[in-house]
Amino acid sequence: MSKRYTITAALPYTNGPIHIGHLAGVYVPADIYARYLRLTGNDVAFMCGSDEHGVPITIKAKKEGVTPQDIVDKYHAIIKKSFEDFGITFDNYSRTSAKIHHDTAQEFFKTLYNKGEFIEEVTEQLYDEEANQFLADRFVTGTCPKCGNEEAYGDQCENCGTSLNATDLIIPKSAITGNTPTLKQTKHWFLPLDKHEDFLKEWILKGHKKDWKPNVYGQVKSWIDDGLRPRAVTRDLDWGIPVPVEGADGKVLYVWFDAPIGYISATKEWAEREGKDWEPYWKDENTKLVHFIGKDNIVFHCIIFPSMLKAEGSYILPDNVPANEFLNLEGNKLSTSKNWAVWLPDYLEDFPGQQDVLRYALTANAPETKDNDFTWKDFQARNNNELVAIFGNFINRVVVLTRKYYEGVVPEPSKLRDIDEKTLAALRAYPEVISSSIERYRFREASQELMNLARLGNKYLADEEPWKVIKEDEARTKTIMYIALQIAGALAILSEPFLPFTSKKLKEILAMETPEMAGGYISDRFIKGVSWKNLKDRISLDNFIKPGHCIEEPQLLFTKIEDKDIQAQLDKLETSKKANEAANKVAEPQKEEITFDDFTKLDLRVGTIIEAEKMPKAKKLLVLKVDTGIDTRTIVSGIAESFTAEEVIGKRVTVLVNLAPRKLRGVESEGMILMTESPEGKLVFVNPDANQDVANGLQIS
Ligand code: B3M
Ligand code: ZN
Repeated sequence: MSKRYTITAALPYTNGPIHIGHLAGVYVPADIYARYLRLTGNDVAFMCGSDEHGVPITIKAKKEGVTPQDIVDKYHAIIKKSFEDFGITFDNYSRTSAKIHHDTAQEFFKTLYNKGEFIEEVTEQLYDEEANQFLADRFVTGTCPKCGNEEAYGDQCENCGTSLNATDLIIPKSAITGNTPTLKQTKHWFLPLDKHEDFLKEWILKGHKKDWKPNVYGQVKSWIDDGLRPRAVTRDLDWGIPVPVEGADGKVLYVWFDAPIGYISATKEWAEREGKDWEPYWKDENTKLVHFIGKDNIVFHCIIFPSMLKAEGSYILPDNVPANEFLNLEGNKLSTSKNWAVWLPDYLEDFPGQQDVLRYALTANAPETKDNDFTWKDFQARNNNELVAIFGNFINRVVVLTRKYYEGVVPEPSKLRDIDEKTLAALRAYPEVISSSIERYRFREASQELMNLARLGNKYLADEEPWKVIKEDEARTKTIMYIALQIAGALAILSEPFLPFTSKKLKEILAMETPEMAGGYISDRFIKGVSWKNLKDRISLDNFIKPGHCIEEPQLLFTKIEDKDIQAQLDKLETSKKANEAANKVAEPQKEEITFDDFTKLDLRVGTIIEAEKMPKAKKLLVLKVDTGIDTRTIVSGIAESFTAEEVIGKRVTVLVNLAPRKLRGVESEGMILMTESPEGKLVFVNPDANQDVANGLQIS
C-alpha cells in the first residue's frame, strides 16, 4: 500500500563545493532511499537546498573581499549542478536565502515567540573589541569543555559533536583578530531545551526509537542524560534572517534554527510549483519523515529541531534519522580547508561519465556504523573486480550471445531443468532481499545483494556454458539464454537506486521503458509496466523478458580503471599534503648560541659545480666535482632526490671548505654544499646572488 514519505538531506553549507564525504555520508544513501520508495509506488517528497547563512560564509566572503551573497550565489550553483550530475533526485533543491524561506522561518519564530516558547534574556556574550563585533559560532574557537578538542567552535565541537554556547569554550580566541574576547551584554532569545527533556525522553528513549541506528541513539541518549540547557536561537550578525520581533535590530536567526526549517520551505516551494498541498508532507501523522545527515548534525536533528516542531505544535516528528559516520580519505580526515578531498567537479573531469562507479564504491564502503576510509585502490577494485568483472561481464555476455545466436530476439525456452528452476527461484527472492536492506537503511548490504544477483547470473552462465552447448543442443541453449535474460532484466530494475545511469543504459539495451519515457507514448517494442513491486510476479508469470522480444545492440556499461589513473589521483593528494605541510611548517628553534670566534672557524666560499654523477646504488647521493677557487675537489652531496646530475652542473654554490673530509660509500668527500628546503620538501641551493659576478674562492663572511 502506497505511503507518503518526506525525506530530507542535510542542507550543505554554500562555502565551497561538495566532496565524496558529502555523497557517502548523506546524499547517495538518501537518493537510494528516495528512488527505491518511488519505484515501489510511494508518494515521496525528497527535499534539500543550500544552507546559505551562518558564519563560515561570512568568513569566506571577508577573506575573498566579496559579499556573502556573492559566495552563496557561486556555490549554490556549483553544488546544485553536482547533485544533478550525480543523479541525486531531489524533488526540490532550494536555498535558504530564498524569500519563501525567510518568510517561513520568520513565521515559525513568531509562532514560538507568541506562544511564549522562548526565554528572552540579556546575557554576557564574547565580544571582539578590535573587530567591534560579537563572536558566535565559527567566529570563535577554543577548547571543548567535554573532550578537550582545542579547535572547537562557538556553537559546536566537531570532534565530539557536543553543541556548545560560545561562553562554554575554554581559552576562547577570536577567529577574526586572534584576540582574547571580552564579555559584553546583549539580548537573545533562547529555546529552553531543558523544558523539552521529558518529551524527548518519552519520544526517543522510551518511544519506538529502538530502530534508530545505535550510533544515533547512543549520542542522543548521552546528551539527554547529560541534561539539556537553553540554547540561543538568535545572533548578533548582519548576515542571516532578521529576527522578526520588536527590539531585535541587528539580530538574525541562529543558522541552526533557520536551516532545518529550510526543509519545510523547500516543500512549500515545490508544492506551489507542482500544484500540491505541502501540509500533508509535514503535518499528517501518516507521513513518514526521515532526515539523512552526517553524525555532526545529530543533535540538531534529534533534539533541537524536534523540540522546535513539538513547541510549534502542528508538525509531525522524524520517524528516523539514519545518520552516517564520517568518511576519511586515504587515512586522513576529509578537510575542505586543507584541500584534502575529492571534489565532485574534479572527479567528473577525471572520470567522465563514471558517476555510478563512485556511487557504488561509496555505497559499498559507506561509513554506516563507523568512520570508514576511502582509498583510490578500493575504488579501482570495486570498479574492476565487481562492476566490470561481474555486473558488466554478465550483461555483455548475455547481450552479445543473444545477438549472435538469435539476432537479438529472445528465444523460446524448452522444458526447464532443476538448475533453471532453482536459478529463477533465487532470482525471484531478490526484490524482497534488497528491499529489506534498504528499508532498514542498510545500503551497503543492499548494494552487495545487488552485486550477488549479478554473481548469480555470472555463475549460471559459467556453469551452463551456452557457448559450448550451442554446438550440440540448440533447445538447451535457448533455455539458458532465456533464463539469463530474466536475470539481466531484473538487474535493470533493481540497480536503479544504486546505479541510475547504468540502469537506464541497461533498459535501453534490453528495450525496456526508462524513467524518461514515463508519462509519454511508449512503443509496443519496449517492455513496460514492470516495476520493483511486480517484478517477482512478472518473472513467475513468464511475462517479463518474453520470447520474441527484441533487444538492442550492446553498450559498454563499465570500463577498467588503470593503475596510472589511480596514481594520478594519489599524486594530486600528495601535492595537497606537501602544500599543507608547507603551510603548517614552523621554523626550527634557533640552535645554541656560538661566539664570533666559533663563527670565524667556518670557511665558507663561493664555488661552481663543474662535474656531477649519481653515486651507484645510493638513492640520495650525487658525487660532485666543485671548483672552490682554492682547488677542484670531490664533494658527496645528498641531493639526488631533488636534482639530477645534469641539472646541477654549472650551479654557483656556497661551500663549507674546511669541514674535515669523510668517506661516503668509499668516496672521500671534502666539504659541504649549503642547502635548504622548499615548502614542498624539495632541496634548494643556498647560493650567491646570481646577478653578482662573484668569483669562485671568494670568502663569505
Ligand atoms: N549545513 C551543516 C553541514 O553542512 C548544515 C546542515 C544543515 S541541515 C538543516 O554539515
Ligand atoms: Zn568536543
